[in-house]
Amino acid sequence: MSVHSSSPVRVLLALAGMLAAFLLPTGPAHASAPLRTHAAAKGKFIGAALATSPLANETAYRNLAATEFSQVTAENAMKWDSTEPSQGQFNFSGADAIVNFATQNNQQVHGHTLVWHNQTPGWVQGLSATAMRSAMQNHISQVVGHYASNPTVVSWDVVNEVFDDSGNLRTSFWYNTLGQSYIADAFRAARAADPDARLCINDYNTEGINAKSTAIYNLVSSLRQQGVPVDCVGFQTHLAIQYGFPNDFQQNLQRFAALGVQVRITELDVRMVMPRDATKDATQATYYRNVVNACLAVTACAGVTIWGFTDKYSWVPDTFSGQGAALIYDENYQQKPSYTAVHDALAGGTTTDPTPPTTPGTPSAGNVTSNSASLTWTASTDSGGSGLAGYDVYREQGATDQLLGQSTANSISLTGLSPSTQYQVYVRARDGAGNVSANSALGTFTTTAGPGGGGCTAAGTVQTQWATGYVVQPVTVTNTGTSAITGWTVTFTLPAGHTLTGSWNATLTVSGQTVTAKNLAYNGNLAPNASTTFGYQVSRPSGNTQTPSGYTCA
Ligand code: 9MR
Repeated sequence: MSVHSSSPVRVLLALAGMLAAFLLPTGPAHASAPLRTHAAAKGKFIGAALATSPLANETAYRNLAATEFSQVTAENAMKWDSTEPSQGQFNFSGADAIVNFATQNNQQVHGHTLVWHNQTPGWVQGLSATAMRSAMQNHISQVVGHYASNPTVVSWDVVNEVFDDSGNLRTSFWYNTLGQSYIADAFRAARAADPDARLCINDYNTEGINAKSTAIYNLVSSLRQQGVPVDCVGFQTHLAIQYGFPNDFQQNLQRFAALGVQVRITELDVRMVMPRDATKDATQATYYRNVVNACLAVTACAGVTIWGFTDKYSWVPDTFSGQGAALIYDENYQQKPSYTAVHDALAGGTTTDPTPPTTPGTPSAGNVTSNSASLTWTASTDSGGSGLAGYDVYREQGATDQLLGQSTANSISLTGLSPSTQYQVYVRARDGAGNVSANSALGTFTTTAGPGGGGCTAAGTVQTQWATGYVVQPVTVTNTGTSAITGWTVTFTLPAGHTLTGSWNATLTVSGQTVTAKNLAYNGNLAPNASTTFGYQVSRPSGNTQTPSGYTCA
């Protein structure tokens, strides 16, 4: 039917247009727009893991998945037990359903996951080394190859969870059968199957700067130096409000970014001990907001994927008894405070909170040692509506002040300070909309003199060995002196013909057969009698059973 200029339909349309123009402000992202609109305006993705069954069966699930998110991850459908349940028998039905959904909704897909110790069929785990390596390479080649020409699939978790929480390589069947080399081989196979896909290493409990995240940092750094194609690091970010927020998350993302890799939050959820209540919801919302803000603050952070979106479908209650409500919609698809937090953080300057928090009080120092101090200050308040998100603590240094740490509380413990040094510090408060307060007045303290003497010892234990290599873990470094030390250097000798292939929790350099190991920023400080550990891996001529000797520590 054509619509003539004089028809009542035309008049109605014109009126509707005027009404819409009145109701909808112009500009790139209206405050109430979906998450993906705001994320796109910031150059980031906002993603969700999708489960196959509700995607096929529930309209409400499908609609929110399509409307709110710009990137999707298959929660299970791309894992090995789904895609290659028996050797050489590939099944892409579940994976294709998610990829097709994403294509229809103009979303990107992050492939999860190619090589993992879970959800991998028994037939893989029982293979000999040679057969396992070629099964791994074939799996990667077939799965990545299946989507290589599909522009919807842009990235892959090539290896998942290869470290344990102490920062040692996980003694999975992969590692036990193939040694560390399976990791580099997996990345090379993925690059060969799709030269354009972004290739990631992914893990959990790596949000803060700790032994595990440092082990990944060292591995990624060493793989990239060897030309292994690692493009990106995924931080799963399964958090719990009862364990506290990792305040150094942004700093940690930044140190990885400095390696030249993309970083991304891959599996965000924030669980609580049930039942839910308003206070827990509010705390949870702060965690979500802090994660999104950390990603927004780091240019190399590509985006944030939430591990699901509705509490109706979440892995949490099945795994952590008595815990749940970890996502941004409740079981009835109603938005929770955590949704608003993600939304407002992504919307940034487009929200209605233009008011920065009040200026924090002057930081005052206590418990000052040669390398640490605790600071407290009078808390800020935020009246703009987005709420206080946290504090940044800086050292005044003139042109570029050093960020010493971040905290959600009005106190912080500073470590890694230099002895006999005056510190002038100030604090800034941030709110949920990204507004920053004025700097507090300067607080001043001076660290005490460093240790006058003292000594340290080191000893290494061979943890596992095979014909052509071995892992030394732990090398235990102990402060045997009477005062604290702020750094250590361990040397030892590799037998002739042995070469270092990896290390963690220390920086190792090799000259001839002499290896020098220096502490990292987080494990240099040792009180008298305190110990820390690092580890390394060596390859050796087959059958040569000598091991390193002559550990000295200074
Ligand atoms: O959410 C996934 C759950 O449905 C599966 O049962 C579980 C089995 O291993 O895997 C869950 O997803 C995990 C992800 O693949 C890797 N990081 C941890 C996730 C939660 O366990």
